[in-house]
Order: sequence, then structure tokens, then C-alpha cells
Amino acid sequence: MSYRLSRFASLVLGSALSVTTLFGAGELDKVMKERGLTQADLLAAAKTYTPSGGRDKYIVFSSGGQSGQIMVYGVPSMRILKYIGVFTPEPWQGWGYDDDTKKILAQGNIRGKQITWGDTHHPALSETAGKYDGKWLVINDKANPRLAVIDLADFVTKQIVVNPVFKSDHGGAFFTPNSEYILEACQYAAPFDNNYHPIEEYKETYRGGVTVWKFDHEKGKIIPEESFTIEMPPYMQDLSDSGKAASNGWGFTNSFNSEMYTGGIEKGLPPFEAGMSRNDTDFLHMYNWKKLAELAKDDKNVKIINGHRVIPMNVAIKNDALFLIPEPKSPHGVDVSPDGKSIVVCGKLDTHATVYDFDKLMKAIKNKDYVGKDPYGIPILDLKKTMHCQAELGLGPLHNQYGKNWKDGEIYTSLYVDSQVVKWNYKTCKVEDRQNVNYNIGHLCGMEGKSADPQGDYIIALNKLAIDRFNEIGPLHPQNHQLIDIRGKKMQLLYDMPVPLGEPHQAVAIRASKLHTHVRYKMGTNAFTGEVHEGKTLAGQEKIVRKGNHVYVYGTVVRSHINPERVTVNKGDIVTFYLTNLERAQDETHGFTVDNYNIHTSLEPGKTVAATFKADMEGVFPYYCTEFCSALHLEMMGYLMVKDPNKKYTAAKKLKMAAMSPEQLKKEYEQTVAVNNATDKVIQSVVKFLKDNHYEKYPTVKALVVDALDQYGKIAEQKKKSDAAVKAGDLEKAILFENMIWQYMVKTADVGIRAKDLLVKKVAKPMSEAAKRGETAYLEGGCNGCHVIGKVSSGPDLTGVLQRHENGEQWVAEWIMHPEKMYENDYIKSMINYFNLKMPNQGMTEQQTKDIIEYLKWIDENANLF
Ligand code: CUK
Ligand code: CUA
Repeated sequence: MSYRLSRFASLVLGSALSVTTLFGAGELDKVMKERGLTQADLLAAAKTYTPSGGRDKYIVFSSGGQSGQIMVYGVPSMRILKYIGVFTPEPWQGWGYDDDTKKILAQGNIRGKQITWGDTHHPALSETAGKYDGKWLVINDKANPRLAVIDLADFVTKQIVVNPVFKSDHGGAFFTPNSEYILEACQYAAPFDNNYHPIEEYKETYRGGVTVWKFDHEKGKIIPEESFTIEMPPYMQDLSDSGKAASNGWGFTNSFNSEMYTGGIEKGLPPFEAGMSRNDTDFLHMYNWKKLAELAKDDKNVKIINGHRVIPMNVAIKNDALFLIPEPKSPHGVDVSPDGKSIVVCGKLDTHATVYDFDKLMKAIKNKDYVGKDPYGIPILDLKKTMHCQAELGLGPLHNQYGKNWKDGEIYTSLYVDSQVVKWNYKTCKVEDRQNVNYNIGHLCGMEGKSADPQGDYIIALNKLAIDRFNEIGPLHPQNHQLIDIRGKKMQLLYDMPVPLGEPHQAVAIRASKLHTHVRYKMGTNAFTGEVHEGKTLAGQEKIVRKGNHVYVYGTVVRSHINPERVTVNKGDIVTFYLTNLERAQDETHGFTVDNYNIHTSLEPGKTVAATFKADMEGVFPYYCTEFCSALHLEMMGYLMVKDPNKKYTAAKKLKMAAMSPEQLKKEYEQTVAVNNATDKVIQSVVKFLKDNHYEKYPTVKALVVDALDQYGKIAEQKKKSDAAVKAGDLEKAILFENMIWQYMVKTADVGIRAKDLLVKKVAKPMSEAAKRGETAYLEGGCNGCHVIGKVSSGPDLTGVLQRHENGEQWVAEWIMHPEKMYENDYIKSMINYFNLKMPNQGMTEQQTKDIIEYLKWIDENANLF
């Protein structure tokens, strides 16, 4: 437990003594009173607060709802880390503003129509043996039936596929246990073909179904040619889940319009909502995707619709691969247990959750124990004979997640109408605990809570409304994700996080330790294909090539210039900027835009991008780097000049400007050289420190040093040019080259000092627990306000302070605890005089004082590093 946490803990335990001793003068009490916090609030804060630099245990991928994107955040801190551009443009990432990302977005065009929004619902993580493997993420778009594949090596969308027969989808994406396939169930039934069919022919020509997408688990690619759809009745298929372990090979999809009602409010008929909820039960569809995948390979088992393989219902029925099981009124969630033996279904309009027993389902199928057939001839199994138990949970049960003790029956269910999370037992169907949430929870997200390996720890309630939770920001409120601690017997609500992006129906969480992301791209990579980019350009290879009316710019970006800096084209030319970010340093990202031309790219280290546009406006257009990447970021720019070839331009009259005298020029030149020499000295001292401390042994430090030396290595060439200019008598030019040298030095120093700081941390002897506590006391006591380690500032340098006095430790201890008693001491008097300051009594306890002395000892041991 960290020091910080133990402080909170002792406080919550109510030890008044520890409060005053640790915080001094009831500082915490004051804050509590001011902010109206209870002790339970403090405990919740301690459970979620993540100090600067801290990391989260879990990473959550949340649907971004109507934004068509994905939101990534950490648990328990609930800090948002990223929005991933998926179905819609995301300007920062250049998603939809450069050639390669436009191509991926165009994969999502429907019948040639560009779709610029998405309604994302269900993200899914790829699995190996039913457990999350941290490789791929897939999400569906309900409005425009599409799936997208996101690569978790760089959190970038790599593929979008459009469902060829559905007009909307919902029950997807769900991976099969070894990611062989992804299930995507239809939502609103419609004709599979693209023709008009009157609604009076609903039962005959409208269809639902489940598309079983083949997935290349290695490459992270959906293979449409090897995918197929299982035709199903027009029952409005809804959420789905893939069987696993015991039930591997089967899929489960529920539905909510077994009435096959077709609405008609405008004709005086009762509305959809009434007609669709008339029956007491709807159907859970159970289908053997494994068997059907084999059947789908044979042409005689499939119909080709829109170029896609569809297995007709009668083929599935004949092969014992499709069944229906009644389930209570308007079901919504269906969630298979980690061992695949139980299938839990929630009825939105029922107060129950029903637990089906997979063994009983299989027994009924084997014995052909049917209660009848639906109008399409699909056998119906008996609800009573196949269920294990029903649990009375409350109003509007929607979705389920499993807890760490799932083997004993631990499960959590969201109650939409009651606005609650219920903890219950799916083996005994008994309710164990309830937690109110605000308001109207949809999904809930457990930590790997639907994989074969639920981790417990937390449940996140994904609430639809935020009503009274946050500051007023107008009629459109954010959504609200509430973090709940489920480690104890009782659930504890910890934190509310507003979600300002859209309605995130579902989120999935994975242990952060399972993710392994790239630090940078291999030089010249097309991030969207993983291959070498056709526009890859290395330093020195920059060029502008014209082919007919198409101008290709092969450029590079590196702190802090874009090469080339001037590009001149004719009005009407097509221009492609290929840009490669030559940086190797982590996080040294540049952005690129040409003003007024609506292109933008994000250039992470090593990446090559392409941006093509028609130069259809005459004029002068600055282009620039859009990330504040270095102290000279503003200078990282250039000009695109677009000339009209049919126009005659008259030259402007040159202004006469005052010129510098040769003496002034000489003085400026000498000053510039002197500054460079002084800067170089600083750099050399840093380099010596790095070498003396064997920076090469630490890969992260080494990467920085390599980058710094890379910058430094460019100086020689500039110096040559400067000297040549001096020789030719052009001091003006020489000064510019000397300035360039200085720029390289600044960049070297910038990275070099970062490397030094990092190295100090690596080579310093590890701190003892006492010294760590001492450092905290030192910092929180504000000692660093006057003392800087390694330097005399408003107070003396504390390096070596223990050696400066006889019985140093005792002397320092007394001085810290009772400084006022020593103000008359001659040495102290002289110091007070010198600094014109008195060391105040900071109210340190004996323990804190001891700890600080341990910290001072640690400083002395590492004195060479400061
Ligand atoms: S659905 Cu929205 S709350 Cu699309 Cu999974 Cu249930
Ligand atoms: Cu590169 Cu700013």
C-alpha cells in the first residue's frame, strides 16, 4: 500500500491521532468541511485517485454511440485516454483527412453512398480459448450495418466491412472463443435483397438473421468471401452471444417481435410498441455456427444474395442447426457463463432473468423433445424443461456480467426501469445485493466480465441519463458511467464519469497488462496497412516530381522543419503530399495541414502519410505542423503557391530596406558564434554525464540519446556551410547557418536533458521505505520552497548537510523540530543574515523528522547525480 493510501486508510479508520500527526493542523478536516465530503467519499476517492504518473489496472473500450467512434479510458481512475476514429472522421488523428484513412472510411460506403456517421453499440475483444488476448477490437454500427476492426498494437481502425444483406444490425460484434468467427445479428427485419417489397408481404419477404464473419486472427482481417449469413424469421433479432467451452460451436440470439407485427400508426393501427410486445414470450435463437460454417462451403447449401452466401432456414432446420426457445417478454441481453454451461437471458418487460441450462438444451435437441414448430418450421424447445431457474430481479432487467466467483454463481444485472445494479446468484437464482445508480442503466461492464476469465474488482454502470449529476450545460446532457467497487460483500459506488461523446451502449474492459502497443512505427510505415508506404522518404531524398498535372511532393518532417518548404504548382493540378516523420523519439508527433484545403494528417514517429487534393484555388497557402512539437514548432511551416497558368503576373516593385553595416554584421556573427560555443559546453557536460553513467544500458534513455546525438550530428554540415559563406564574404548567410546550428543545439539539449533526468532516476540507488516517506514529508511540508537539492537557492543546498555539523543527524533533527530554539546560535545567525530568511517550524513529527534524515542520507549517497 502506498504511503498516500495508508494515510487515507488510517483516517477512515477514525484515528484522530494519525490525522493530526500526518496532516498537521487538521488540514484534511478543513478540506472535508469546505467541500462537504464524508468519510465514505474519502474512501471512494482513495480507491480511484491516481497520483500523477500512475497507471490503471484496466483499460476500457467503450462504444462512442452516435459519434461512430470508440472511447478508451482507464479503471479505476476513469481517465479518458483516447477517442479512436472508427466509422466517422476524427480530425486530430487525421482520420478521414488523408488518403489512407479516407480509403478505410470508404470501405464503409453503402451501395456507393458515403456514410459519415455511425451508431456504435457493441465493442468486442478478440479471444483465445474464451479469454481476451489483447490483439483486436471489433465494433458494430447499428444504423448502417457495418463492423470495424481496430488493431490494438496501435489503437487504429484497419478495416470496415458492410453487411451485404442486412439493413440494420445489433447483436454484434461477438467473437467465437478462438476468434475464428464474429457473430453479427440483424435488428430490424427487412428484405435481404435491395428491392422494394410491400410490408403486406412482411412474413414472406422480410427476414432477420445472423451473419457469421470469418476472421483471420493472425492478420486481424475479416474475410467477406468466407463469411455467410444464417437466414432467420423476421423476429427482430437482438443481442447475441457466442457459446464457449461447454457450448462452443453454438450461438445464441434473442428477439423481440415474434408477433411479426408491422405497425401502421398512420393508418389508425396500434403502434409498433404495442403490437410487438403482445406475446408473453419471444424466442431465443440457438444455432450451430460450426456446423453451418461447414455447410456454407458447399454451393448447394446456400443462396447467393448480393454476392453473399446465405443459408436458408430450411437447410439449417434439416441439419439440426437452428432452434427456438421461448423466453419471457421482450428479452434483451443474453450472456453465456464463463464455462459455457449457463445462458442468462433478461426480459425487458418481465421482472425475471431466466437461466437456461446448456445440457438440458442439448438433451431436448437430442430427444427431439419439441413443443412445436414456428410458422417457418423451426423446432421450438420447452422453456420449462430447458431452464435451470428464474430469478425475480426487479423492473427492466437488461444485461449481465459475471463476477470473479462466477463458479459459485456470482452475476450482476442492470435494471433499466429500477435504475439499479443487482448482484445475484445464477445457480440459486437468489438476489444478494442492490446498488442504486443514476439513472436508467443500459449495459454494465465488468472487468473481463464476459470472458472465460472474469476478474471481478469493478462493475461500471453505463447510464443513459445524467439529469442532476453534473453542472448544467444545456438541454443535451452527457451520459454517465458510474464505477462500482464489487470487491466487498456490499457494492460501493465510487465515481461518476460524464461521457460527452454519444450513447455508449456497451463497453468492454481488459487488464492493461494484456495490451502491448507500439512505441513508434518502423520508418516509412503505412500505419493502415502495416506495409512500407509508397511515399516513404528518408532524409536527403526529398523531392518534387511532376507527372502530367499531378505533382508529388516527397517530403519529410523532423523537429522543426518540413522539407521542402516551398511548393509551387499550377491552378488545377492534383497535389499529393507524401510525408515521413523521421523522428525516433517517443511521442514526437507532428501534424500537417495545408491551410484552406481541408486536409490534415497525424504523423507519429516513423509514419508516412499521403494527402491528395486538387489545387483549385489560386493563391498562397501556408502549410504547417499542427502539433506543438518543439520550441521552434511555430517555425515548422512552408508555402504552397498556386499559380494560374493563364494569368500574367506583374512583378511588385522591390522595397528599399536599410541594410546592416559590415561592422554590425561582423558583431552579430561573432555574438552568434559565441552563444553557440557556450551552448555546446552545456551539451558536452550533459553528454559526459550520460556517458559516465552508461546511458546505453537503459533502452528508453538510449533511444533519447540516439535521437539527441542525431540532431547534434547535423551541426558539422551547417558549420561547413557557414564557414564557406564567411569565406565568400556573405556574413548574412553565415549568420543564418550559425542560427541553424543553434537550433540543432537546442534540440539536442532538449532531448539530452530529458535523457539525463530519466537516467538520474535509473542509476540512483533505490530509496528505502523510510527515505520515500521522508521525501513525501519534505515535499508536502513545502521544504522544496526554499531548498533545491544540488543548488543554493532561497535556502542552503541540503547536499552534505549531515556532514556539516558535529553529530549531524541529531543536529539536523533538532533544527527541523525546534528551529526557533536555535535562532541565537552563531552559525544560524549568520545563515539567517545571508539568506534573509528564518527556517520556520513546519510541525514535523519525530517520525517524519527521522524519515527526512533518511531521505537526506539518500541524497548524499547520490550526490554525484544532482
Ligand atoms: S443495447 Cu443499448 S442498452 Cu445496443 Cu446492447 Cu442494451
Ligand atoms: Cu512539428 Cu510542430
